[in-house]
Amino acid sequence: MFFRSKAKAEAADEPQEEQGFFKRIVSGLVKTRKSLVKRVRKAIRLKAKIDDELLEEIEEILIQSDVGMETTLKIIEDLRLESSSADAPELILTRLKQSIEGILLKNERLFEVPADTKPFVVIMVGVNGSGKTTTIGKIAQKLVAEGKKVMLVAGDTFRAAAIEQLCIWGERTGAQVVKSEMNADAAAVCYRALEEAQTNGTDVVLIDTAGRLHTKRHLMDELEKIVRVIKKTMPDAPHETILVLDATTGQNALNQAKIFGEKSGVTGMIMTKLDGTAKGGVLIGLRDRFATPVLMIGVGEGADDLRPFNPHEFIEALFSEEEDVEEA
Ligand SMILES: Nc1nc2c(ncn2[C@@H]2O[C@H](COP(=O)(O)OP(=O)(O)O)[C@@H](O)[C@H]2O)c(=O)[nH]1
Ligand SMILES: [Mg+2]
Repeated sequence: MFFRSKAKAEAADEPQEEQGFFKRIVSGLVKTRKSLVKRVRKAIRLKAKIDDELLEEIEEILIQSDVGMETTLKIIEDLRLESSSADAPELILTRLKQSIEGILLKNERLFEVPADTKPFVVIMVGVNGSGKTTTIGKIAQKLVAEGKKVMLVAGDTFRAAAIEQLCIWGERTGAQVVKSEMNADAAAVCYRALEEAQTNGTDVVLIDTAGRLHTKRHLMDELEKIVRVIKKTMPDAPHETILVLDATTGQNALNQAKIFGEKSGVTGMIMTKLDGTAKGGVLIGLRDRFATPVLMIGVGEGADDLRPFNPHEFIEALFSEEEDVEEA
């Protein structure tokens, strides 16, 4: 089923496809694993016992992996409370894993399109370059493959390239694209799109939006206007407002989550580009500090590299002992 995944990709009788996806996450997290878990392993190897020095080293590693100060201190406190100097240093790794898992396992929810809501309206928000348009394309590809009728709405009317990019995804996936001229009113495009979607049997509407800096009031006003206009045609829409965050921006992603979350009624988050960065620890900080669920993660450029966020899978991949091939 779309965007459902197994709790753990471990059993030998697991379908091959699932194992393949797990491997993708393992390889997608190579840089973060190296900056976080491998360094902790190394620190432990040099120690005879668990002491303040080891905890301080782990603290530094977590901060450098972009987990964030607040969450790091919480984890270190966890480790301190549970450990005594009589414990073997290896135990700290198991406890670190448990502590992080405790943070990740909350408010879990998958992205699902309910059969009784038609059209199901999804709006993507986030700063420029975070991966909104690409993520829409990847989602569209999967939904179309499932036999759903999908409409893409070019609500980013500020850049011709953005409209063009969405059209390419439309051609690639067979999804309908509703667009207008550059600089046209984004809310008007959305209104027109929704009216059509309600009459032409569309199952899912994916709305792309502009992402100029979130500090600019104008962007938030525009998003609010889009939502207002959507509600005029479909009072219960949008059904999902998804904030797309780029993992490579590290702590900045936390700021964006705060600002967008406050202003635009975000119901779920997607973290992209986990493959390109050693800053994947930011996902741990994000789960710790915000109640909004992470619905999916992006671990590469391909459509299959957008995966449902499964905390167990994530943690197993992060702590995997897979010999990593050195990446450039
Ligand atoms: N490596 C990697 N690149 C990604 C991922 N998601 C998006 N990108 C790339 O990030 C860039 C910006 O994406 P785009 O969708 O245009 O961002 P937008 O401005 O928010 O719409 C593009 O080059 C995408 O291919 C991901 O999960 N991994
Ligand atoms: Mg875009």
